[in-house]
Amino acid sequence: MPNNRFKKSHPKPAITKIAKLGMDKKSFQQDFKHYYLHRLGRDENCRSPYYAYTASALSLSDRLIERWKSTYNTYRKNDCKKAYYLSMEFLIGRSMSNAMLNLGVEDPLRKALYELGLDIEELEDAEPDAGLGNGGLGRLAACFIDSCATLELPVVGYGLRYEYGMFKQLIENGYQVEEPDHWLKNGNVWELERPEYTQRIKFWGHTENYVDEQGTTRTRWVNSHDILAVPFDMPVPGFKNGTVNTLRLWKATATEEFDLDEFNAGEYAEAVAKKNNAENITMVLYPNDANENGKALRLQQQYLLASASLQDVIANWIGRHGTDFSRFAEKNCFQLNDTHPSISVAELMRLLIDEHQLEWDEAWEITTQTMAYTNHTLLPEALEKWSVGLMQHMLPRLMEIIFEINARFMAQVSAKWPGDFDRMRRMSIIEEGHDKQVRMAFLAIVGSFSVNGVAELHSKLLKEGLFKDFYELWPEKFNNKTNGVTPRRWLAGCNPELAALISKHIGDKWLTDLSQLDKLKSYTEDAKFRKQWREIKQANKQRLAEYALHEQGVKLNTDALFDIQVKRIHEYKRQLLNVLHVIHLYNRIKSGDTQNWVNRCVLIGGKAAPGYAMAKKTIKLINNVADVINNDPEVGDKLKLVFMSNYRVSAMEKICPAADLSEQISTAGKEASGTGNMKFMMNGALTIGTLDGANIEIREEVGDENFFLFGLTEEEVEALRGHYNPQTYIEQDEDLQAVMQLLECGHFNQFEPGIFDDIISAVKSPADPWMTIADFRSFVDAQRRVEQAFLKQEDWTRMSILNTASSGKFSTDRTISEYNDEIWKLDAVNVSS
Ligand code: 26Q
Repeated sequence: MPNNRFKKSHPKPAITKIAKLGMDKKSFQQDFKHYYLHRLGRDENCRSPYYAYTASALSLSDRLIERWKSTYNTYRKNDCKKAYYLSMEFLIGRSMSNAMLNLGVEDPLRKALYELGLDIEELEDAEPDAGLGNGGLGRLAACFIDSCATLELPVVGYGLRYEYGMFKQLIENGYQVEEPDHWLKNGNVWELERPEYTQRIKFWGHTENYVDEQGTTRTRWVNSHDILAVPFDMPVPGFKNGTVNTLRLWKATATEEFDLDEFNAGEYAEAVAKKNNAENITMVLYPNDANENGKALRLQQQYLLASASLQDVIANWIGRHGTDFSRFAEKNCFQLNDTHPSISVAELMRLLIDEHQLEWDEAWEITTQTMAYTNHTLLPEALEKWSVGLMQHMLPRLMEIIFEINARFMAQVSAKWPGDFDRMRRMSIIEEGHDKQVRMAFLAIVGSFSVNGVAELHSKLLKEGLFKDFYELWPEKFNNKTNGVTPRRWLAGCNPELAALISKHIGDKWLTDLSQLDKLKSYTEDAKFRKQWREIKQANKQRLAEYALHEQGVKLNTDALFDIQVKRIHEYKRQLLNVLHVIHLYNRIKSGDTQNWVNRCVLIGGKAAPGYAMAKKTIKLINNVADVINNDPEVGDKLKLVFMSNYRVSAMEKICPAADLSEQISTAGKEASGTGNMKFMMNGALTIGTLDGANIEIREEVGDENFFLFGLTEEEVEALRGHYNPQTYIEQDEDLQAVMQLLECGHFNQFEPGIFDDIISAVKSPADPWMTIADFRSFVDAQRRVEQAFLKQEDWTRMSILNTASSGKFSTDRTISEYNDEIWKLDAVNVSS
């Protein structure tokens, strides 16, 4: 294992500054040929777009690395405060087109390839998605690091380099089938292995006390089985500013001496097997976007991320400042992406106390001044808990530290509310009971100086509900940071024609100041502009139709309303409500109720967690309903339903520019924020939605008249709980009766009797937490308003323009500026090239 970090004896290569690589067409052509011929060993006879993609990517990567070095050296010189975004997920998607855009070399590279007879779009499609995340939380992390680099903030992303990303979704007989996603099988052009920064991670073993040279009693963690964490760095370019930040992803490997012990004993095969065991830790992303409780491997992943990242930061600190930690908190801040890395609170304490001999109080001061926690869910069942037994066994020293943190915290609670034992029980980091549990969210809150939600409503509900006790104790910790999306990928990159039209009229400052889009509002009354706007949407719909034909084999009529819901499949997101509406439309067609009919293509896409039976059954229902509708000649172009399989980042880049209507229909109070809603809005889709998550803020920005609102409010949902009776809604609504009747008679599962019984009884149950039936009428009425609006194409276009024009707030540049102003407090550092 090369470990040259502290080796000062080796000579440095005598490399003097050389001119940066050219950014022109000719330089790209030269480099492309070099890589294609000499590195990849291909020639004019090779037809695979994959190698052409790789050669282009290597050429781009060279340019990124130059700027990466300058950025690194500039930060070093400045000794600036840094923030670290700790996340188990970074849903990057593809990197090539983003690198081109941010380096500002789209034109020369496109031309260079064109002259070689290559179509850049085909090469882009050859790049595999880096699917290192489940959904919103992982994609948010990717948008965040893009914005940090664009805002010139010294922020490092820390994550895991999963060998297998999010599974590939196939549909067989209407059912989801998961296939492993070995995204690294052909290598990853964008990563740089840095074995010199390898960290050692302890597991298992036990603790013991000893007396150190100063006579102080200390604790050490012994007999541990250690694993190595090797960093692979990915460049994160800012938008045309010379900054390239770092995303550092850890890969688990076996320690060498670990292998050798066995080897010397003649157990070669066992030694190699152990290596495999170690590498299992970062083998696969957990494909659940809610808590899958108790899996030891998941806890190992979390601890590896926390420990490796913190040790990395501390090694850097010691390299510059020695072992004086008094200014550590002034210069470092850790943002925890949900509770997944929250073991960091205890791990930082361990490192400071056991490894660097700080006193408890000093260490606690540092920890609670550097940690900040973001919550992404209100669903109580999604809150992470780990069994005390498992933690004691796997991370014995951490469990001791958590007990100590909790004991001191309980003393604080008891001092503020003497005798309030119920409150102590509620607030304890340790949940008492038969199988004691560590409540990770509480550990995160106690150990952090900032706790935030991801949309106004969500942050309010955290304070009033889930974290009420903590809000009463520490109101100053709580704040809101409404999510966003990066406008580089989600407007400029995925919708180049619209971006060009916008820039032609209001200039291109919007790329780094999205509030500029406001200037588009004056163009709503410009008929020529509206026509161009409409033509671009039409072309995007055409492209999506081709994609749908190619991927799903369904022909879409591009004059129809494109009504789209893409996101993870979850009961609270209510894909079922969407299906009930589609069945209602089908009933209208079959009963001849088609006056003022608006043709509609309903597209639904998303993955279900492999263990989530109800979500998987929902996919089957969508596919079965689609089968009946799409093959009924009486329905024809009036209605299509398509399940878009294998929804992922690169699919959304084709989908969101083509949407007319964005479905954001979660039960009010359940979707923390949503970010797909923002991507659709930015690309000129109108939203049909509930008062949930960021929908509320979207509606505020665009105005009530440009948003199709429906459904119960969060308060109404809570007030109804306990006496909700779906049957009364069904009895009072003929349309709903007809829909339920069709479902219940097995019309969509004629040869598969009973398969939807569980879905039917779930929505008809008074205990249905998602209250799908309660919102049916209001949803259908809102969809009627959508149709009436879509019939007036000029007005619809006005509303579409207004949606894009009002989306300025939903840039992650704004979100990150708020994180920085209120939490991180970093100075921007310009990397002059
Ligand atoms: C936890 C433990 C074990 C296994 C898996 C998990 C796990 C993994 C991923 C739990 C949750 C997630 C992801 C949650 C998520 O994506 N939440 C979404 O975050 C978005 C960004 O803030 C919000 O916009 C969405 O509203 C929220 O649902």
